[in-house]
Amino acid sequence: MKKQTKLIITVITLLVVVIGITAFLNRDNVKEKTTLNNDAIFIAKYKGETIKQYTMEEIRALGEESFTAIKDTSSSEPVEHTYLGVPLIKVFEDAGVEVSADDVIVNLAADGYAVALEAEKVLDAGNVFITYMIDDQPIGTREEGGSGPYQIIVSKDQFSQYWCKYALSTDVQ
Ligand SMILES: Nc1nc2c(c(=O)[nH]1)N[C@H]1C(S)=C(S)[C@@H](COP(=O)(O)O)O[C@H]1N2
Ligand SMILES: [Mo]
Repeated sequence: MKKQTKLIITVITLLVVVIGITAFLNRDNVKEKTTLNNDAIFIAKYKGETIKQYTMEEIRALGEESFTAIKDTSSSEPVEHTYLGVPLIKVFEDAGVEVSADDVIVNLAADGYAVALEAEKVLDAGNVFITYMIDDQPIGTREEGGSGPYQIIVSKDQFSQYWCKYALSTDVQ
């Protein structure tokens, strides 16, 4: 074999190895981006007082469900999405917080947004959910351009203004 051919083969082999290692290392980064934020905390409150804090694993353990909801905002056409989440009422049941028909449930978000929901909506386990996955992807944090890590969704509402992006807590008042 000519010296030049040997050199070319050596260089190509080295390049293949370097590309392989880079791809292997990057695999972890890609995985990281699509991983749920398991450390995200969600808080159940009663009249402003913290009753119980949850990690995402603990929220999911309350019994997750897949459901569809139509997101319809002032600036976008209605689009149906599939979400994965837990009925919000299950969080209160687990925390031992009673929700009565004349209560108001106030959901607070990381951007200062607050949404007050009538208890009637939250008592309907098929309506209000705390969610963390949209169309098989993590909802993502605000920093990542997402609406989470937690987003409270009122699936039976016609419009989405009572949904709560970046939700931190839910409070029975
Ligand atoms: N935390 C938070 N949640 C929010 C809002 C917001 O500004 N902050 N906007 C509301 C409104 S007006 C709509 S229409 C829906 C969807 O907003 P998006 O289009 O930004 O996803 O989120 C609702 N929840
Ligand atoms: Mo909106």
